[in-house]
Amino acid sequence: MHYQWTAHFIAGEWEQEEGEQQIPVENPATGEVIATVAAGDEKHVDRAVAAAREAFTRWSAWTVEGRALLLDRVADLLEERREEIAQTVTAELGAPIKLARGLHAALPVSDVRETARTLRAMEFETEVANSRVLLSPVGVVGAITPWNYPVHQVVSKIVPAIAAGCTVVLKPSELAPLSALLLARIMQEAGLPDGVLNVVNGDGSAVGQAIVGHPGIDAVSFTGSESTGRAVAQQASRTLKRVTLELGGKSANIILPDADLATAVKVGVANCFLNSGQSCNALTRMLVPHEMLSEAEEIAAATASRYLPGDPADERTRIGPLVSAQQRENVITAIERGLLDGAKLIAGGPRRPAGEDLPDGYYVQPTVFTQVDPDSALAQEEIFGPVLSIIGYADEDDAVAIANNSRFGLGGAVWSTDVARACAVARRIHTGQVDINGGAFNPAAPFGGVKNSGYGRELGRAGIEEFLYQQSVQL
Ligand code: TXE
Repeated sequence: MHYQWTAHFIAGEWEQEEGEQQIPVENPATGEVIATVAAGDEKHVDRAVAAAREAFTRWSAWTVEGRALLLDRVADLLEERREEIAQTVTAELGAPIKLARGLHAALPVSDVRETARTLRAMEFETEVANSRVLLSPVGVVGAITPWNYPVHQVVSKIVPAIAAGCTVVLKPSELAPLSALLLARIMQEAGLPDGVLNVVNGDGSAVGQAIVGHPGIDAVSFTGSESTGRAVAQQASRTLKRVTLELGGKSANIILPDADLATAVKVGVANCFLNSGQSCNALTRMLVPHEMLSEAEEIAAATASRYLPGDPADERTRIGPLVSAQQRENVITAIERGLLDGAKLIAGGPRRPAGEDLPDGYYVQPTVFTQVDPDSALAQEEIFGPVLSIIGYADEDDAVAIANNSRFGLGGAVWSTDVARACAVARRIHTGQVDINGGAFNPAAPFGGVKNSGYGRELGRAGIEEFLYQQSVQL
């Protein structure tokens, strides 16, 4: 496949200088370099910020309906170009093509449609006593995104920002930038005015830090690791920027004694292994009543054995490689540490998966541990690979205590045939999201975390409000 959009996108122009440094983009299934993208620096960020500032005056003056209509066109084009987007995500991330079509390329269409719908329903002017309260766009937004959902995560930031009337400087992940650049091209084709969205390629130290420190940027929205999130918040404090952080997670899946155990375990394993375990809200800790532990272990091991790592381009593949050699090393180290810490391995392990046809890429075995100590590294650290930890609990209070025994607070799940009981347990879990009995991701609902999972929300009304400020006008 030829990737045409590999330059920076600034003020509506695709720019690449002669002899500019390049970043190689690998196909993680093979390790082969499939494209190179221009590597930017602070000069590119300066130009992108200038373009975004200039465009802001005009874009923020567009009517709400005008902006919503433009987003409708973006959604239509994203829908038309789904196959191209899916193929690109499969190539740069290693996501199985079925998942790329059904999730990576499909979810952004819903994200954009829901944002347009929410925008139309919002009140930008309300009255309280002698005041008129106006909601106004904060200005230029810097968006820094990771590689694991390379289109959805970009869309979750830039579309609500643009909907709010802001303009954007985006730095996509250097590991998977191709689908973000394709998205920028699609938005340009949909008629987004020049300078409203600008994309600068590059790594965190050259381009990410230039965005976070730039005095011409008013707000930064970051998704990535906990440690980088902390660095971003610190650096942003020097210019007192508004910051949204969507960081890691170690989410608990509480299976209550009255749940349909087979379904809960199977869906729980599938959730943990989704996207090769590279999801911030993955349910990586499965909490099971002590007396049901051996049955749950059997079901989990049998389910895991059906996840055979394969070529992501093959329609039958359910689990592909990890994104990079570094990520594979991190995951193998975590599995080895789990073994040393005394957890019981019931599926997978640290060795490379078998399979003669398996491409030579960054594969690991889908792995399940049981009898995991809730305080051990396996249960506390975000692994970001297909590694599930099963933990036994005594009663509901114990389950809630284990679930909350985490420095993260992103996702969670509860399974019970009694939905009211499950919801009561969900209220006691200190996280931004909880899914009951496999409840589906909702692109109209606010998404984000508490504790070390970050602050601020993406999507829904709250996602747009991240990029608005209130102005009270007294009459
Ligand atoms: O993340 P980074 P990485 C977690 C996951 C994974 C680990 C490392 O546990 O194993 O993070 O992944 C840019 N200033 N998550 O190294 O470094 C960087 O270029 C500004 C969870 O990919 O946080 C990229 O665009 N920007 C997560 C983005 O930040 C900087 C998703 C994320 O990179 C920067 C991904 C800096 N100083 C990883 N340094 C989730 N919450 O879903 C780097 N960047």
